[in-house]
Amino acid sequence: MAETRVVRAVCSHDCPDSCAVLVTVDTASQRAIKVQGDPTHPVTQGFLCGKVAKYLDRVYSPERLLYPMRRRAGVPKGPVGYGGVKGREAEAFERIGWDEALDLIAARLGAIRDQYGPESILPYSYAGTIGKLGFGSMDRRFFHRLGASQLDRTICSEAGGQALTQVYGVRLGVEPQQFAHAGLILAWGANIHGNNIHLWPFVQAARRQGARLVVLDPYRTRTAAAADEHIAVRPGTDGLLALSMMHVILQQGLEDRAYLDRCTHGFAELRAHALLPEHAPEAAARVTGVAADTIERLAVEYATCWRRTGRAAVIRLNYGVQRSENGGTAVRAVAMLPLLTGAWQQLGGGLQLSTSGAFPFANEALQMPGLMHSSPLARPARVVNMSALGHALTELGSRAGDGPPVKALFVYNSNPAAVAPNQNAVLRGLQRDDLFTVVHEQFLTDTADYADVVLPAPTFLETKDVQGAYGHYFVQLSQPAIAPLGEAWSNVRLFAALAKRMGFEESCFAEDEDTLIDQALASGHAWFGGVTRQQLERDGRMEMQLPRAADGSIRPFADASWFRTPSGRGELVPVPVFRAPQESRANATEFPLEFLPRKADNYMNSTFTNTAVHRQMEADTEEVLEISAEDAAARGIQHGDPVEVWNSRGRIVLRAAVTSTVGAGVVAATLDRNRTVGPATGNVNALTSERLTDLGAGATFYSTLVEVRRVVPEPLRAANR
Ligand SMILES: Nc1nc2c(c(=O)[nH]1)N[C@H]1C(S)=C(S)[C@@H](COP(=O)(O)OP(=O)(O)OC[C@H]3O[C@@H](n4cnc5c(=O)[nH]c(N)nc54)[C@H](O)[C@@H]3O)O[C@H]1N2
Ligand SMILES: Nc1nc2c(c(=O)[nH]1)N[C@H]1C(S)=C(S)[C@@H](COP(=O)(O)OP(=O)(O)OC[C@H]3O[C@@H](n4cnc5c(=O)[nH]c(N)nc54)[C@H](O)[C@@H]3O)O[C@H]1N2
Ligand SMILES: [Mo]
Repeated sequence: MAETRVVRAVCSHDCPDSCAVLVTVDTASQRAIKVQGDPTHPVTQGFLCGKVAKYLDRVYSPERLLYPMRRRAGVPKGPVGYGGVKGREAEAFERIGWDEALDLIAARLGAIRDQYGPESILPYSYAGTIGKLGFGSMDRRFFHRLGASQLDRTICSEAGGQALTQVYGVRLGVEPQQFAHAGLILAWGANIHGNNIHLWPFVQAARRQGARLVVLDPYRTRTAAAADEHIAVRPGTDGLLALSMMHVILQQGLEDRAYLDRCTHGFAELRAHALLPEHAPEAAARVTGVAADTIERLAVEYATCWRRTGRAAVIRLNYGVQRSENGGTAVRAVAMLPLLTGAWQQLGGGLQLSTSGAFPFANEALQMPGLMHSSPLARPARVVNMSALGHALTELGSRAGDGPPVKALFVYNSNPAAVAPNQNAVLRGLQRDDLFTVVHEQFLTDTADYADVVLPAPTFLETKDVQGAYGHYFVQLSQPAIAPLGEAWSNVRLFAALAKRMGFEESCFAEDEDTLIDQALASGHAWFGGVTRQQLERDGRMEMQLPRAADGSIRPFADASWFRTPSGRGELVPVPVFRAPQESRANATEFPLEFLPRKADNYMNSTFTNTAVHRQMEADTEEVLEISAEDAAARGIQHGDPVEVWNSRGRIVLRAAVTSTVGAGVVAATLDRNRTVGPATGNVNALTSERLTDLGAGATFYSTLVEVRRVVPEPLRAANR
């Protein structure tokens, strides 16, 4: 028998579950030979999602980027694909050493800083890893000291996050384990089975005890198909649906007055607002597409669950609702429901959007924003919104007060060429010859197609980090199971080395991973209970030390002590005012169909779109447009026909699947890597806009109008960029 050892790592992908992963390493070859979920972790429960179960296919993929490379002289920026198949990207580049790469980058960034000012340099990163160090530590120090533009990281959760914070003052929610005790579970814009699979066993446990699972989603997800009821609310109308539920609850006197008195602020105003006639079920039905009697029944079932069954009602709200123009207000409205009914008081009752507020890491110490005062700016740098990257790369700097145009883009932990909205603007920007682009990556992504220099990054099997979670309450330490492949350098190592090359002499740039982990944990916050890196190295994880009820559960917002709002209460004001998105059927003219450019169940945004084993799992969704029979018939479209999906921002060509996953007026397709060649290039983000959400200035992927027509599948038209 070969000798092996087992290393405790943490899945660092951008997912609420933050799984504890056991990696088996063959001692002789030092190769990882197996990954499995840690059976002792109360939420991971010994299993991994379909994506990460196949993780070794990603780690050891022959396509891993293993060495620094630079663009060959004379090779234009853009994809080097053929027949729509990727795989020849490497031909655009030539291998160089790390020394040469760092010299080249330091020289170019230095020259650009000197000529245009440091704010002409834009870092672009998101959550390729949500490990604390990998997500934001040495990188931030580096860009702060440089005086680079700051990036407002809004693309995912800012609208919902700010909404939750407005109502509760802190991002906490029901523990996943307590969902097992619920009597009614509303999955609201939450594809639990696809995006958050480790909540599912608790949902199923509750259902075995008689709980009902109701899914509110315009798309019939895997979760909706497995639920007791699917309510296909129209995109962007959740705020009205929640207000209408409040209307019913208040009209029937089903609210919990004692809890409202103790724990909330602004009830009288909310009550008057919710009782307005436009929030009555009949009126709401016309806009939301949910029948009036369904709204009424759902509201009553929700508000009386505890009284009827002795089990609580819980809402799993996910970020689907807030990727919409008025998504912030919608999340505020939904988040007020458990305040009205007092469901937080009961085991398993309340709401979960995020638990990230439970991890008060010492971010200032890690990221050192004060270093901006040591930059040539000697002040905080301007802030650029990542959800408007197309604008930043093509128009910023053209108006007075903008500051300089972006002349250098440093991409890591993200693949903006595929995931950012208004893709054609983004790609036009990336295509610029006068833009110096560095991409630090595990693979030659769609963004790497436009890079001047690419640098190899490790996977979470190859790095050490500490990590919180946004779907549970465990802080975990991830140990490196194997050495970085090839010449991959972690984000910490890269930015420490680059700082040195740029002549930054502060001692903070010499700190190593262990020091950074110590700093991250040393916030002094009671919830960390004084936990040290050494303890986490020994135990792997610790449950955050939040106050607990007598039965050991965390019961956020069960009483007034939990709220962190200015009033110290749950904020019901300003009252949530529903407005239909500009890009929705209510305001449609030229483009009548509401488009859902959704996440794939077996990819992670654009991650995993390059490995054969993962593509196989998504074969059914590849280049498919889901359309209702009604909308297909109206356009003479048959199942399997090639169709063009377009609006004022772009066009893509897909194959029609006539299906009941979407209702009339809604079409859907999944986020995938970009097509490189064919009748139309790009992906679903060719159609999405840079319009921002009402709160948090986030992206509005799910407020997108399009039109669809059948195309004759003959001559390959030239790419339309
Ligand atoms: N398999 C898989 N898992 C993932 C990801 C992935 O790409 N794939 N991505 C990860 C990331 S980055 C995140 S942020 C998390 C969170 O991910 P979620 O917030 O769950 O993300 P979405 O899938 O965007 O949205 C959830 C559901 O909202 C629905 N929806 C869209 N518009 C509306 C609307 O107006 N109203 C309602 N009620 N529903 C609407 C969508 O159809 C979708 O089924 O998931 C993570 N987990
Ligand atoms: N149409 C549409 N667009 C969307 C969404 C949608 O639902 N629909 N979802 C949006 C959401 S919620 C999000 S969060 C964004 C996500 O957008 P991104 O953050 O860009 O997510 P990914 O596509 O997963 O790309 C992450 C990249 O980071 C790399 N990476 C991983 N670990 C490391 C590391 O340690 N170092 C470095 N340097 N790189 C690393 C991976 O190889 C991967 O290519 O996409 C958004 N875009
Ligand atoms: Mo996200």
